[in-house]
This record gives sequence, C-alpha cells and structure tokens, in this order.
Amino acid sequence: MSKRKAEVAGAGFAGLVAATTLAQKGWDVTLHEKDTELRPLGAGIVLWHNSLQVLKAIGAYDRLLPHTMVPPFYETRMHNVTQSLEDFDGLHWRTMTRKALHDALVDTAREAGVEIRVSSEVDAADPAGSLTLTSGEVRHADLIVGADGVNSKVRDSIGFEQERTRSKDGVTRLIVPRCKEELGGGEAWDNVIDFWNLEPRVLRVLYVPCNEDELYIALMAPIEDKEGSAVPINYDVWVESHPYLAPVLREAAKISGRYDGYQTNVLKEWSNGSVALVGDSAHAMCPALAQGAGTAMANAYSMAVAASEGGDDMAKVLVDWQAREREVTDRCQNKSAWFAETRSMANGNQFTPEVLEAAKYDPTTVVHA
Ligand code: FAD
Ligand code: 3HM
Repeated sequence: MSKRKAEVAGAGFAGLVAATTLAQKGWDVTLHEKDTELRPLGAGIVLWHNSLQVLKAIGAYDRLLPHTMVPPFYETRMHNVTQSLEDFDGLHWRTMTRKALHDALVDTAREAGVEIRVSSEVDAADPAGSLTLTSGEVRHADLIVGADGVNSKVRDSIGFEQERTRSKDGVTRLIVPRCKEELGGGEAWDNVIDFWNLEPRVLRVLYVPCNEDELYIALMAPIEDKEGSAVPINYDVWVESHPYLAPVLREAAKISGRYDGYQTNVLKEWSNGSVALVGDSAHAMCPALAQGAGTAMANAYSMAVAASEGGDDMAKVLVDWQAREREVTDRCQNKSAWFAETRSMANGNQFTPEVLEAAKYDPTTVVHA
C-alpha cells in the first residue's frame, strides 16, 4: 500500500511536532519553511508537562534534556519584594532557550524522515487537499497542516472565521549571560523571577535561567510607552526601574532585539476538509501562562495521531479531533488574556490548579480510534 501524504506549512514548534509525529506513523511528509534557515523566533521558553510528554512521545526529550533546567521556584516580586514562591506541587516544568528546543525538534524530524524545505513559502491551501507555494507549485496530499503562525496564509487563504485582538502590552525578548556572580550570587538567582513594577510606570522583567550559562529575559512595557518599548532597550529607563538587575540590563542593551505586542486569535473552527490548523495559526494567545507553544505542540501531536488512527474520512477525523481537544486550549487562552489584561500575575500565587489545567493535560494518553 502506498504511504499517505501530508504537506505541512511552517517549521515552528507546531509544524515540527506535527510533521515528525505523522512521519513516525508512516506518512510521507514534506515540511515547508519560508525562512532561508531553520531557526526559532524569540529567545527562551518555559515548557510544562503537556509539551514535555509530547517531546518524550516523539523521541526529542532525551537530546533536549542536557540543555534545559528546572528552576527551584517560580518567584514573583513587586518592587523587588517577594510576593510568592511557587513550585507547582511537583508538576514537571522546564526552562530552555528556544534554539535548544528548535534544534532538538529539527534533528528528530530529520531522523523520522521528514523532508524539510527552506525558502519554501506557502501561499494558499484548498480544503480538498492541496497547498500552493509562492513559486506556483501545487502540492496535493491527504492532509494539509497550517502551522504557519499567527499570520497564517493557510488559514487566511481559506477564510476561517476568526476574532483577533491586540493587547496593550508587549515584550522585548533576549538571551544574555547569566551574570549570577555580578548579581550577587546565591540560590535565588536560579529561580524564574517575575519582577513587576506597576508604579510609577509599568516595566516588568521576567528573568528565566535556561541553563548554567544562558538567561532569558522578557522586558514587558506598554505599547504606548515609547521609551520602555524601544530596541535596543533604553538602559537608563530600565535600570532606574530595576537597579538590582543592572548587570543583566547592561548585557541586554548591547543586543538589537525586537519588541512584539501580544496577539490573540480565536477561530470558530480549527479545520476545514483536509486542512488542519495547529499552533498560533489556530490559537495564538497572550504569554502570561507560558502555554502558547505548549498547547501548540500538544494539539499538533494529537492532530497527527488522530489523522493516523481515526479512520479514512479526514474531514470528520479533524472535526472530532477539534471537539476533543479545544476546550482546554480555549480556557487557557481566555485565562491568559485575562491575566494579560489585568496584569494580575503581579500579585503572585496565580498558578492555581485551575490555571494549570492546560499545563497538566497529557495529550499522549488520549485514545483516537
Ligand atoms: P511560529 O513559532 O510562529 O512558527 C511558524 C513558522 O511558520 C515559522 O517558522 C515561520 O517562519 C513559518 N511560516 C510563516 N508563514 C509561512 C508561510 N507562508 N509558508 C511557510 N512557512 C511559513 N509559549 C510557551 O509554551 N511557553 C512560553 O514560555 C512562551 N513564552 C512566550 C513569550 C512571548 C513574549 C510570546 C509572544 C509568546 C510566548 N509563547 C510561549 C508562545 C509561543 O511562542 C508560540 O505560541 C509558539 O511559538 C507558536 O508556535 P507555532 O509553531 O504555532 O508558530
Ligand atoms: C514565560 C513567559 N511568561 C510570561 C510572559 C508574559 O506574560 O509576557 C512571557 C513569557 O515568556
């Protein structure tokens, strides 16, 4: 019997997981990336049980593990005073650079036999089962996956009904040296530390150690604050607000960087015919709960398993997949939007069991038959 064929648009975390899972389940998979190189957007990332289970299921976890860490606590400070120290009751979470995660996923995809094409931009998709590239080439397949991010052409060429919202805040994300000794040394500098200042102006630094050497920092400022959102960062403005972070901010000011506003995207449906949308193309969310990529990888994995094991009627398989999976993601998206709008993560102790619902979800235990 000939292999079933899948065409995947976008080699981000969602596209790589979908392509790899499909290839491991016997599909002939081509993955199209518009960039000239395989590389991630952003700087560092926090992953939780849901996506860590996916990484284990596809065989990417062991190669990634040496490049990650589990900080002792997720600490929240207001004006440098500790509000809470959370450890999520032993729930598995890890920090890492996006590059380490992306490299591990690319290696796993190649090992699974995925054909990855760079400089291959997708222009449009057809629910009947085809993908059109900007080169004019038309590719037919049993399954088309739109994993081409928040500005998805796969989605917009088909005309999925959607609501898009832009938030009032955004961040500059950077990787800098840990600077642990310059910061004063001590175990607290191994924590994730969410440094909030809401007065006299809103300037927040999320401090995320990724390994012994690398630190991810996300500097959040309102879009309307031209100085706070400037790149490279305005050292004087940031150090006045967070003087105890001077060594890290000095390193950050050396990097050009990029400031991104938060975006949310809610779709009525995640599929149409043989086309499935996964990741930010389907459900971009505010980063407050650090679940955009987690839910992207969980849903990409469950979609690929459903397509492989759910029967021959692809349109129905994808509708059933969405019905099973989207409630957890929808709730996570809503909560993330609420936390971003109210900036209430600043109070600490926000990771209640309800808030951690998506983080705890294990997509690898669901039966798709
Ligand atoms: P993307 O990462 O956007 O990947 C899409 C890929 O498709 C890219 O490689 C792009 O080049 C390619 N592409 C685009 N258009 C085309 C086209 N037409 N043809 C071919 N290729 C195309 N999530 C977490 O889980 N934990 C976190 O800690 C976390 N922190 C975050 C912090 C911030 C500030 C932000 C903004 C987001 C954060 N997220 C986090 C969310 C996470 O970054 C995204 O949800 C995730 O990267 C989405 O992955 P994706 O593969 O769907 O899309
Ligand atoms: C990990 C993480 N968590 C929260 C935010 C945020 O609220 O901007 C960003 C992150 O990278």
